Amino acid sequence: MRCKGHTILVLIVTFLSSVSVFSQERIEGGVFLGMSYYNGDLNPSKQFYNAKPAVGALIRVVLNERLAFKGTLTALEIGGSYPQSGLQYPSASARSSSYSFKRSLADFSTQLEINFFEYDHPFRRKETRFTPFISGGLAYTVYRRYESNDSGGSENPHFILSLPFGAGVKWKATDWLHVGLEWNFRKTFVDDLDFMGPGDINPTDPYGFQQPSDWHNNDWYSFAGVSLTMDIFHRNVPCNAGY
Ligand SMILES: [Ca+2]
Repeated sequence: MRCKGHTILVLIVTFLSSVSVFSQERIEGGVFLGMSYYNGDLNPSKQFYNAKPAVGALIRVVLNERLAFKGTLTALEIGGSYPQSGLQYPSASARSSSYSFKRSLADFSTQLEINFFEYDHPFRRKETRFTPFISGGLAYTVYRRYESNDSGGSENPHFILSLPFGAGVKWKATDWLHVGLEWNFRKTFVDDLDFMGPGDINPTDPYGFQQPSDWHNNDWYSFAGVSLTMDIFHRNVPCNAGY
């Protein structure tokens, strides 16, 4: 029993010390504006092909000069006409040599953002106004999935998990305004983001390989753009912090 009590005490002390290490220094909130696009069987590798608008909101809980938790909510669209010019799909019939789709997505993510340089250091704010960063975590995607049924087919909202990661740069423009440029990727675990219903071309296998591979065949979507965030909460710091 004594050993158990000791273990619990160690756990509590460890938890409290990690809470104090991770207590936030600042909270930022703001908006994102950019372009989104799709990669999948119809467009295996071309970046920003058929790009569409993307808008979002983000909140950043800054833990210290190197780390922040970021929550994002983004509304975006992917779609357009495929294939790229000069490319024919073997699975296409004589009537149709291209495939068009349009898909609206809602994306929620929670990510850890890691700064390459110290950013907005409380005691050296003037010298720490710029940094590149990378981010990664977990995301949810919501879209209306097409499902065939007895009455022909239906579309209902569907939640899927996706893996978010990204990179960018941040610049502290004024005492309270941060400007970011970032490029975000989402690896999903579904292959039907580009599937709007039965048609001449099968978007899950337009080349007729008939060899599904989870890694290569699942759909990705990405978005890149500008973020503007402002400080909405600042933890009090000692008066020698430059205020
Ligand atoms: Ca697909």
